[in-house]
Amino acid sequence: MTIPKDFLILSIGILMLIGPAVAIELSIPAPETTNSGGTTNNNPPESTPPHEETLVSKDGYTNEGQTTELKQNYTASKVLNLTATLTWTDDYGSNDVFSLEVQLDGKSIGQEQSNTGQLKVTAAANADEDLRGNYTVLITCVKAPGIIGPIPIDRDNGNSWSLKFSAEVQ
Ligand SMILES: [Ca+2]
Ligand SMILES: [Ca+2]
Repeated sequence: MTIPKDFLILSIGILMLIGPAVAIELSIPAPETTNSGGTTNNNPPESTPPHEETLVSKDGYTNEGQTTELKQNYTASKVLNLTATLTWTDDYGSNDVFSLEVQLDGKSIGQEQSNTGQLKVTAAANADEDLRGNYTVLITCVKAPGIIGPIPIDRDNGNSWSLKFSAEVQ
């Protein structure tokens, strides 16, 4: 039996095309598996490694005494934890006080308040929990003090901010 020459050339050509792809595939390191407390890792081998998804990235302004509500949902895959970070630089007088709250399906899962210019709210799922669902992020400008002194000058009506809300999903 003779193999046609054209077939041989075609086969070599295909191998040359596939070769580099196979090499790249082989060079990808195996995903890290984390075991807590020496227990067996029960994750099925086909599960995707955890990765971060940005749910909301937004700049805004909230008036003193007001709350800005941001809604977002995520249902594509399992949510392991959530992180909301609010940052602001006060525009006038004493530092403004902000409050940041994250709700899942209408229930609060974390709230923090500060005048430092940064707030972080995190929530982590327990072993059998899944934090996917409908989220509401509440940004409240609790107090926007102006210049405090013998004669207070209050020309501060609120403040601008930046919010990043992300999820670690699997
Ligand atoms: Ca202020
Ligand atoms: Ca302000």
